[in-house]
Amino acid sequence: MELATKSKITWCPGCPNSAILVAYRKAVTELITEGKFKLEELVSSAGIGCHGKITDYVNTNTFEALHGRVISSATGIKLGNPKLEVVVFTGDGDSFSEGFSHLGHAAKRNVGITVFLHNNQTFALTTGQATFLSPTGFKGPSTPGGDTDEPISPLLIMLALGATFVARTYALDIEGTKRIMKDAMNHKGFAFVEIIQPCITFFDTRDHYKDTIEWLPKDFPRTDLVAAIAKVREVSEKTPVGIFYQTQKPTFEELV
Ligand SMILES: Cc1ncc(C[n+]2csc(CCOP(=O)(O)OP(=O)(O)O)c2C)c(N)n1
Ligand code: SF4
Repeated sequence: MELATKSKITWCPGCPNSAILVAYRKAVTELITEGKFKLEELVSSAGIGCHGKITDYVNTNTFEALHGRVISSATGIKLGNPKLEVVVFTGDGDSFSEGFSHLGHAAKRNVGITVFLHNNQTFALTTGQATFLSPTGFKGPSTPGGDTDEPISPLLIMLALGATFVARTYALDIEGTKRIMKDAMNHKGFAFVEIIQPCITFFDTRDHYKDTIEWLPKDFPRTDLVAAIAKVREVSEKTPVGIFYQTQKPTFEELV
């Protein structure tokens, strides 16, 4: 199956977004082979930012929304035709700074879409300003003296809002990311995956993550909300990745 397109890839050479693209193409190829959906039933949508270019590089149905509006567009696509497999690629600027209300509603309502957050902790396309998810002390054009905000985990927010699938992976672990992407797309209901995606031009965190990423143990109790919240709040030198939480609830499209 040819999921590549003829578009020239314009990400910075070595940008981990390319690894996310490879993982996604593999996940889609395997899911189609396994009969989960047909290629024509898949919609890959994105917001505006470096992450959003991914829609140019996958030969599926695509939709690129206004900045901060991809979740509401994807919700509309799913409501219009619930048989479609709707995937969202978004940035921390796109969905945590600009479009937070839409993201919150989709999680709370259990809209049956899969959201992949390219978390590079910065507005990369506009040259590295601080977002809602930037760490304390983050320096960029909008915070030259260092961001004074306390950091917050996007996973904690998603768990609090009632998301029914909450996971994290690391972009440069392509096999691991592919596996999590497949689990998320196989989930019925709102699936949220934080993909840690270093921006090698404006906020290069590769050195930090190469030694700290740690997969959750196989026996992690992923149906236990309290355990998931405790894990994402844990203060540790390690960065846990894997599926933190999964449950079943009626979806928004079923209820509507
Ligand atoms: C409504 C609106 N506000 C602001 C912008 C300018 N803008 C374009 S891309 C971008 C940053 C995107 O950052 P993020 O979503 O984190 O994606 P990344 O580039 O990091 O992948 C901004 C602020 C815009 N295009 N539209
Ligand atoms: S600016 Fe950062 S996120 Fe954007 S393409 Fe370059 S390395 Fe990737």
